[in-house]
Amino acid sequence: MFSLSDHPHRRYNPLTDEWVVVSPHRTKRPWQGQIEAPPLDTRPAYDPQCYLCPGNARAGGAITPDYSGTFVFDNDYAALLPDAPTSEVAVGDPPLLRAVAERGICRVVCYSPRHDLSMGQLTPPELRAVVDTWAAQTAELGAIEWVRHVLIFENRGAMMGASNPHPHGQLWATSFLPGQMVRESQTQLAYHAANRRAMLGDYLRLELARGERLVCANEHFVALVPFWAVWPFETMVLPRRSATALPELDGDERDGLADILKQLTTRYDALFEASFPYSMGVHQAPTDGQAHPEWLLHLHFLPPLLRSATVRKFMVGFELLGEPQRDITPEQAAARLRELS
Ligand code: H2U
Ligand code: ZN
Repeated sequence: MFSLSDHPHRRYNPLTDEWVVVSPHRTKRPWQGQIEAPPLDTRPAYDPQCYLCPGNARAGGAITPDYSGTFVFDNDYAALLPDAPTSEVAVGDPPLLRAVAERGICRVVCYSPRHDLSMGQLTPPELRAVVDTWAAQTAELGAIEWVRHVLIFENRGAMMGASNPHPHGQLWATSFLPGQMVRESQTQLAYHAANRRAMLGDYLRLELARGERLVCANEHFVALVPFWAVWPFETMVLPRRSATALPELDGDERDGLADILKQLTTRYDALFEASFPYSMGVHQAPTDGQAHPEWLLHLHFLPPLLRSATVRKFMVGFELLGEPQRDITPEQAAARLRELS
């Protein structure tokens, strides 16, 4: 008889309208692939070479001030610019060569003046300050007339391409809705139109009732391994109350999010007893001036590690050219993260 924990199958991701192949029977297969050296993590509290440490010069010539708490600045190498011209290119009939000029504001958010800390090592009030900074930036940039969306994200660890170990993330405010946001908006809108409820609110209720994919939770937020997770230890953080974006969270909820961020990243670091790399993103409703009852604020943590600090999962072959695939089930991953503290 078919079982999700024993037999190969595909799972549907209703948020992106994509599928993932799950191969639970393969988890006993021996590993003979690449072994990477464990990342050394002995950093000073202040690094004179670090462009994010207080008082130091950045690559573009600006000086990072002597800040305490969080510090936000415009990216010296911004991928998008606020004052770029607007125009469109369409060549061919029908036009197969299309381009649209777009605008954006790219900023860097330092979580702490301390060079040697990461999210899990910040105190609850320090993490609350990070959440407040994210919310304030979302409100400020989202209010700009041409800004359609604000994406907050963090690349942690050299493996994920982070340029510097100083605790920091980025945010990009864009004149367009990024592709993944278009998809998540369309699926949530369609679900809301059909059911008159937010899809992710319904999803969270299902997961709370079943329990098997929950990682940690508090009064306001829940962290879980989604049923359709692609990365081995991928997680999603969801608010218990409906909120479409960070500025809507009240003080207690912001403390709740800070607490979940600490709990989750601490578990990640404990999993392989290493500084755990990931890409993290805060997904919020578009800032187009419309109400978005279909939208539920959420965070994605996408870590590349598979079975130790030295073995990472690459998206290659069938996964890159066909469809994502995973071996360890989301339920197994959630159980492992849940057991840690
Ligand atoms: P990561 O999140 O991948 O570590 O990138 C940090 C950003 O910091 C990166 O986008 C910017 C880079 O352009 N940066 C500056 O703005 N000023 C600097 O002096 C160096 C790096
Ligand atoms: Zn630093």
